[in-house]
Amino acid sequence: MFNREKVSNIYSKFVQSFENALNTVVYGEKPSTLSKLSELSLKGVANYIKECKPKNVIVMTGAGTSTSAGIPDFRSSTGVYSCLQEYNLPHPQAIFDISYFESHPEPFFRFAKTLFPKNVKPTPAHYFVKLLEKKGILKRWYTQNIDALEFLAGMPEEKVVTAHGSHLTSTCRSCGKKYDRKWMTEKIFDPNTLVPHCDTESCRGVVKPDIIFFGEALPRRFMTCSFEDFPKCDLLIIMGTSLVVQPFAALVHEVADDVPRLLINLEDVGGDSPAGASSTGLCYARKDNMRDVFWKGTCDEGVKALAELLDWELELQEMIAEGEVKFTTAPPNV
Ligand code: CNA
Repeated sequence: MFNREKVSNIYSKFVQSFENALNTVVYGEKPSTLSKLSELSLKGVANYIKECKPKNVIVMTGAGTSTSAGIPDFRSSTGVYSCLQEYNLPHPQAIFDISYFESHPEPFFRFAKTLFPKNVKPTPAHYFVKLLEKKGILKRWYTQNIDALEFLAGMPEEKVVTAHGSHLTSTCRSCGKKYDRKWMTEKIFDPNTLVPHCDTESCRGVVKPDIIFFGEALPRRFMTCSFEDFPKCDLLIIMGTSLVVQPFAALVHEVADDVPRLLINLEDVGGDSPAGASSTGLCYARKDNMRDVFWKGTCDEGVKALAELLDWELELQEMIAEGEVKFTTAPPNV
C-alpha cells in the first residue's frame, strides 16, 4: 500500500544525502560526520529516535528546566543574579562562594527560601526525561540543578548525575553529620532560624546543603560517569542552560562527531563561530552544520512538541498526571 509518510521520509533522506555529498565536496567533511538526521529540525530528531532507535540518550539540563516550577534561574533578567542587591554582597556570585559562606552564611540561607521553595513540583521537561528512562533509552541525566526535582519526578539515583550537588541531603560543616531534605526545608522556613546548626549539642556547626559552591570540587561521580557515558552517547539533548559554567558546558564536545545534539532553550546558547572557523561549540548556526538542532522556546513546550512528533504525547500526559496524584496524596520526603 502507498504510504505517504514513508515516501516523504525516503525523499527527505535522499535530499539529506545529496546535501551531505555536496558538503563533502564544498567543506571537505569526512564521511563519518555525515548527518544522521533526515532534517535539521525537531522532526528530524524525532525521526532519528523512531528509525535509528538510539539506546544511549544523554540529557544535560540547567536551571531553565525548573523555572516553570517557580525556581528562578541565574542569568535571565528575572534570575537570581538580578535580585541580590538587598544582601550587600561584594559581587553576585559571592552568595554561592564557599570562602564567603564560611564567614557569612546568612545571605545564602535568607535566599534559600527562593531557591528551595516548599511544595515544588517537577515540570513536564522532568517527566519527559523520566519517559526516556521508562522507554529504556536513557543512558544518563546530567543536571546542573540543585533542586532535586529529578528525584521528585521518580528518577532512580543511578540514572542521574548531579554535577553541582543537590539539596537532597545536607552536611554539618564541623562533624559531618548528615541531614535530609525535610530537615533542611523546615530549618530554612523556620522564622526563628537564620542559619541551620547541627543538632548535636557538643557540635552546633553550620549545616550546609550538599550543593557545590564556587571554590568546591565537583563530585567524583561527575568525572567517572562522564568518561564512561559520553563516548557511548547516540543522542544528546540539552535543555534550559546558558552553557557557560565549566566543566559542565564542555561535555557537549565529548560525544562523537556524528552524534545529533538537540538544544531546547529560550535563547541561542553555546553557539559556534561562523562556518570556516574552527569548531568550538554547538554548530546549529553554521552553514556546514550536519547534526545540531536548536529549538527555541521553553523546555516544557519543546518536550511536548517532541513527544507529539514521537506519538508519546499521551504517555507523557499520563506520567505528568501520575506525578500530580502522588503530590496531592503525599509529597515525597526526599
Ligand atoms: P543559567 O545560567 O541561569 O541559564 C539558564 C538558561 O535557561 C538561560 O539560557 C535561559 O534563557 C534559559 N531558560 C530559562 N527559562 C527557561 C525555560 N522555561 N525554558 C527554556 N529555557 C529557559 O543556568 P545554568 O543552569 O546554565 O547555570 C548553571 C548554574 C545554575 C548551576 O550552578 C546551578 O546550580 C544553578 N541554578 C540552579 C537552579 C535549580 O536548581 N533550579 C536554579 C538557579 C540556578
